[in-house]
Amino acid sequence: MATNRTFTMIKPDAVEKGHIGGILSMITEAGFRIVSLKLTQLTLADAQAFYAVHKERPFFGELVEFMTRGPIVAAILEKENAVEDFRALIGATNPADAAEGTIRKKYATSVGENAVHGSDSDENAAIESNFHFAGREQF
Ligand code: 3AN
Repeated sequence: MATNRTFTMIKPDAVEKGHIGGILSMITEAGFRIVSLKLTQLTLADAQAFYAVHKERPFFGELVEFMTRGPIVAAILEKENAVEDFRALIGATNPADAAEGTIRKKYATSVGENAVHGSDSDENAAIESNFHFAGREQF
């Protein structure tokens, strides 16, 4: 069942460069309602668990190191067709392929340091949301 919710992280590269406000503006201007929001930092164990599907990939170590190097913004977002519409708003994984007007086109620098995460399914959106937020933090 579609929940109309997705989960996002503003990644350490974008937080370091001061892009939290710019990215949140693009998100709310695109019609997403903020359900949950916090500045936090992933531990090594958090990042390994969060990206477990990629653990056999050659870039796994680099990905975990990058995602734990500084604070991130975690958020749950709500909108009709949230998962698909948010993937469209963030753009392709590699910013070189990201369309004009997307968050990654504007703020990402490489395929590894690509500014934002967006859930790839309703099921993963729920898992990722509950990984970061207790029920009483979801509005
Ligand atoms: P997306 O974030 O667009 O869903 P995935 O799920 O394929 O992309 O990859 C998860 C994360 O792994 C990406 N956001 C990116 O940070 C990292 N990643 C993917 N491919 C590479 C790669 N070839 N080299 C380094 N990091 C990568």
